[in-house]
Amino acid sequence: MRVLSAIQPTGAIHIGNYLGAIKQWIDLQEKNECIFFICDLHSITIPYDPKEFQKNILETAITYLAAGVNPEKSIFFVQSKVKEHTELCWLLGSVTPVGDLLRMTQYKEKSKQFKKNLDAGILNYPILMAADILLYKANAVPVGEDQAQHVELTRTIARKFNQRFGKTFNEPKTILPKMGARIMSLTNPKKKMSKSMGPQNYISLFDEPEEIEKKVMSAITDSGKEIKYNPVKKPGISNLLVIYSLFSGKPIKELENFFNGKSYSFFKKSLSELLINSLEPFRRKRKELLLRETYIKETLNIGAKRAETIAQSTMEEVKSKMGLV
Ligand code: AQP
Repeated sequence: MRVLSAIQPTGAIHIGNYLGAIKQWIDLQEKNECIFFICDLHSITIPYDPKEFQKNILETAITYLAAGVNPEKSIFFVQSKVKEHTELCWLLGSVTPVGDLLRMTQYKEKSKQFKKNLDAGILNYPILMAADILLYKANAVPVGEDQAQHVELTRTIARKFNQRFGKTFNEPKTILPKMGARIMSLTNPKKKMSKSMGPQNYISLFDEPEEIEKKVMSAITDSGKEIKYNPVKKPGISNLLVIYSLFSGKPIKELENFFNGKSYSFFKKSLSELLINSLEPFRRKRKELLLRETYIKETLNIGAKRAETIAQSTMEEVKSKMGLV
């Protein structure tokens, strides 16, 4: 199976990104051909600081490596270094219904969030994502729930292309984790944990112990005292239980029994200790990698060359089918 996934260099990678996406990548790379990249071209669709951009890309690369992406097993690179992504994006635009783009939940949310500078990039975001996936003819895309709709649209685009120009692309499947596909914000458990909602709403993989404790202890919880999983009535506690379960490997039922009759603050203290310990190896590896900038840049260059070979072959086929050569 060829597996493909990516993350934007828009800020600190949080435990939502980790549990929803990266954790699956690490398992998948053992038995599959994996392609992981930093989608810098997607992240310029919302306001960003060009002066900080390369630093953010390097930080994201460090996150991938610290979390366990193995560049000897997986192809690992920066999206803009392989120009075929944008080239295919333009070509796929001619088989993408505008109505489908306007229906995307992410577009609707981001167009509200950035209504003062709403550019076509936010609307076209899913076409570039379809190009990312189809360029490598990936079979499976491990993502969090928020991106599943975009993979669905990729299948539509692949189908429409095949109908019009002849069988070229397969339809990739979405791989969602059984639990953790949608980790919620610490400050508003009805919204997903998100980089762009600011550092108080998430725990970064690299947060220091004091920050983790402060954020967990002040996470929004619900009325009542019971530590019970009920996402509708108790979204705050339920979200914390999911995080606890995924980092400890203990089923939610076992946690409910263990914390039965204990206070929210006892539970939160225990969760912050668990997170401090679980995230310690990431903090340590990051510190080591910060001293190896040249190695990281070389690794990304090698990855881009490997990706380019596949991308160029697909583009030749696509252009030929479309009558462009
Ligand atoms: N809260 C989440 N729970 C589970 N999975 C999540 N993902 C994102 N948030 C959660 C998954 O992480 C991967 C990388 O995401 P991205 O960098 O492409 O950006 P995103 O989905 O837009 O994530 P953010 O944190 O919300 O970033 P901003 O605020 O910059 O838009 C994807 O597989 C995603 O599903």
